[in-house]
Amino acid sequence: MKVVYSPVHARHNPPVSFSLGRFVPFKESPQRVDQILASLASFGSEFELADPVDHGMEPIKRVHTKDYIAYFQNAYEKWVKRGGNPDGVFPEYLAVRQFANGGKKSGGDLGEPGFYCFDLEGVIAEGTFVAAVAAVNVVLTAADLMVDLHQTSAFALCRPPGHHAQEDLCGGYCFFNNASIATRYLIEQKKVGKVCILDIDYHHGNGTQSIFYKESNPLYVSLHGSPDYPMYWGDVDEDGEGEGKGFNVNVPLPLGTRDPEYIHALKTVVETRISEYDPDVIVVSLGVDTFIEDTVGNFLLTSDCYTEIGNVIASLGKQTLFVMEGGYDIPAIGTNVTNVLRGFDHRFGK
Ligand code: Q9C
Ligand code: ZN
Repeated sequence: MKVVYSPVHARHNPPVSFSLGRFVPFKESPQRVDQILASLASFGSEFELADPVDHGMEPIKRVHTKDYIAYFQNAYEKWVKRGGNPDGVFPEYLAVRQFANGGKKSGGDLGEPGFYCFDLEGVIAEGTFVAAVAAVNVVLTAADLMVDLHQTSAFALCRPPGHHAQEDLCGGYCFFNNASIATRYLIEQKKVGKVCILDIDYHHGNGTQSIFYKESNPLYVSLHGSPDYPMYWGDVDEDGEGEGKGFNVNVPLPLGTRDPEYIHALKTVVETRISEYDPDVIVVSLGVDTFIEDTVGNFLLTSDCYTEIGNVIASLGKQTLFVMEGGYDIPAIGTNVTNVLRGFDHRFGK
């Protein structure tokens, strides 16, 4: 399997985020991808590394607003100039949008951080923008390799993750929605036909849901812990709007979910809704924060379960682009990710 990776991810390294009223070490650390890379390397030629190719800003603009991109690009510099904590941008004024005149005013240097962020975990540090652009190039290059070289799969080992980022909001460790940008690119530039985004990160992908809420291509399917972060999204009755009605499928599962129930839920949605949709390509938002030892997620999946997840995804028999999202247990993150990818390859008969 082709794997695209860029060392530029390490430029995004905020020391802290905010949790339960305290600053805590930032969990979405550069170490995460280093561990995954080491695991992939231990399988020799099974995984072939490739560098990202620059795709410019256009594919990002197909998902995120110009204002948001401009804000994000300059946020850190402005913040520090204004006397902000050099650890990163933390909003102080939260533009709950009903209060913000329907979003007419972004509020200037100190108002903008809270206008373009929906929580205090979209921490913009010195190299965050550069790293987020690199992550987009990683995922777009993986999409190119998969389609152009007729690969059954490809893995975008990107960081920061993306599925919480909405068209003009960061949050939940996410800034640019890598999976959504790749999906638009696959549909519009690579003409792949129908795409299903299968989001197996522990958390609901509110960003991806909102970006495609009114569209029938892609089909968005999310399995996630509920009630839990991102708190305000992810219920079954959020099923799309207008042309998108019926093309947003949320599968909330209780905290404490274990392997058998998880696999049952995944198989069910794969064999019903996804098979009926009959996509040409699957984009997997691959989070392994469903792991039993993960300190952010609250499921109890074992490392073996990830192999089975890879098997179930491969049973669809479609070209599949894996896009890295969450997963915070450093000792097992590499094993869990490689288990999904190898489970996929084996079932696909490679
Ligand atoms: N104090 C992703 O997995 N908050 N984002 C959890 C921890 C943030 C997760 C509470 C969760 C964001 C991509
Ligand atoms: Zn997550």
